[in-house]
Amino acid sequence: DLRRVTRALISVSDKTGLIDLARALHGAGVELVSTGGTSKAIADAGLPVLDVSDLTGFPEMMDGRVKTLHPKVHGGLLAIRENPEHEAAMLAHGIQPIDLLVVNLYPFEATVAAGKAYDDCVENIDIGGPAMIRAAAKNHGDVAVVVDADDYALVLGEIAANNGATTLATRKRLAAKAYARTAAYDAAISNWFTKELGETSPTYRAIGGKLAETMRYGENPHQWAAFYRTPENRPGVATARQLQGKTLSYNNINDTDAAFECVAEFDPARAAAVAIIKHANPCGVAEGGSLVEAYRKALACDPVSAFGGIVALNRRLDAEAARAIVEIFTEVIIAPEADEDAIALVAAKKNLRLLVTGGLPDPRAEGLAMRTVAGGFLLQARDNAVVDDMALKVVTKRQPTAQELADMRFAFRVAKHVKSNAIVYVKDGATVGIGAGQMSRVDSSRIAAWKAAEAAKAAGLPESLAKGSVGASDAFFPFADGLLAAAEAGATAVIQPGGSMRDDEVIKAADEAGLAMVFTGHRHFRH
Ligand code: 93A
Repeated sequence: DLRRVTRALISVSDKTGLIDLARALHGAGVELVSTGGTSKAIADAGLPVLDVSDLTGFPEMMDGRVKTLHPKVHGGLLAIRENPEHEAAMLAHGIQPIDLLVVNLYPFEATVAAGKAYDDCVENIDIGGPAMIRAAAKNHGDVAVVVDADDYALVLGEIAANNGATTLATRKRLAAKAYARTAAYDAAISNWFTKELGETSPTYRAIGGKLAETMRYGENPHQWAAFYRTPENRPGVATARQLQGKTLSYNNINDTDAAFECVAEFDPARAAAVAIIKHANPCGVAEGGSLVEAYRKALACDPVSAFGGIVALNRRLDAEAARAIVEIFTEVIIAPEADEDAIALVAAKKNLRLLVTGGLPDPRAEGLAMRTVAGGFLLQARDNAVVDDMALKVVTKRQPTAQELADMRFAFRVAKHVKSNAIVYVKDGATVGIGAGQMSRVDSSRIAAWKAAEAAKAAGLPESLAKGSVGASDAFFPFADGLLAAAEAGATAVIQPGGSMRDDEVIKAADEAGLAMVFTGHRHFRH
């Protein structure tokens, strides 16, 4: 699978490294063919080069729009070398093979970025370049294609090491890179057009998304927004059927997703579960023998915040639960399915959206999580770790009771869905205090405790709901103070990843306070 490089076609807008490349190729006995500007630069350096118009017999014309679009070029790139028919065609038409193609495209992206006029941008859409790149990449069995000056050294090194030839492995890698380049180039052109038209950007097509709908606005009214579906097709918000209510806003979709992903952590075969979400954070999560019981327990955690919230259920919505949910103002209900009489009850609230998904998203499923940063984006695997799969380690003198252990698992499950720093207090299968999104872990502990005390007041109970609860922390306690705050709030056991430099201090503090503590070995940061 070695292919000798006899002839190279070089056509580059960015001439960085060009002369060194041309000189090295010439030194290796490679014949050079080039387009106008490139050819002139090579000739000016005193190297022999054949002008592409001498090869085609046509001058470059129409402002350079037509220079390499010719069978002598494309035949030379596409002909399969050991195919007798292709060989005969080459002979008949005087086509000579091109073994190496070096192209970088008209600087369309840079022209747009520089804010150039419309016609200028259009003129910088390269046609012949991508055509050659795609042809050479298709014929990677025989032809090497270079689209990036960073790869000049690689190709020269390979030619030097293989007596003037390239290897198939390298040609394949170069072909993959070539198509990535032409795809990105066309995406940039398409994005520019849609922007010119004043429409929303299809950038997300780059990760396989399909436009589902454009929205009135994004997180705030001055931000445009659109909703895309990916081929991933997990049951959830993106694939849900909306049975009734106003159209979903950007924030609704974001929050509803957080709610449904959270409730999906709770196996519907074991218990009914409900998650109530505000601003993408849970303000109450509970399990119960029925959905209505779970809903009432979840609501009791923070009834003030639950106003205008999103309610997610892990089982088919029934009439009893629907009746309880519509008692207070709710934005969205999402469930795997819904009973007819439940649908009828919800219908009384015209604006309330009801979504059914046909199933629950698998919390263990692999997937991508993406976020933008200035000038780029971050991509990571979604957090598909589940506490049931973790090897829990009791690190205190006191062993947790079975009830504590069950609540600890529950709390850690919820903590995964709370913005960091996350502290979650749980009692009897229900959250009783949630501290989210603080810059200091001890502040999250205090807020969770304060919420638990407030909820008790609202319910007319004498003691904080956190009394006799268990606490979960999404990441390790760096100091004993966060743990002590949990003990003060009334927690009797704590679950956390462990792994702090001061674990010993934290364990000692837990022992002194008579707490049971469990390490998960897994962190659930969520930002
Ligand atoms: O206008 S084009 O789309 N028509 C062509 O036939 C063609 N062939 C090569 N642009 C074309 N090219 C591009 O010219 C190459 O992709 C490269 O970016 C540029 C090199 O031109 P020059 O050698 O004149 O600087």
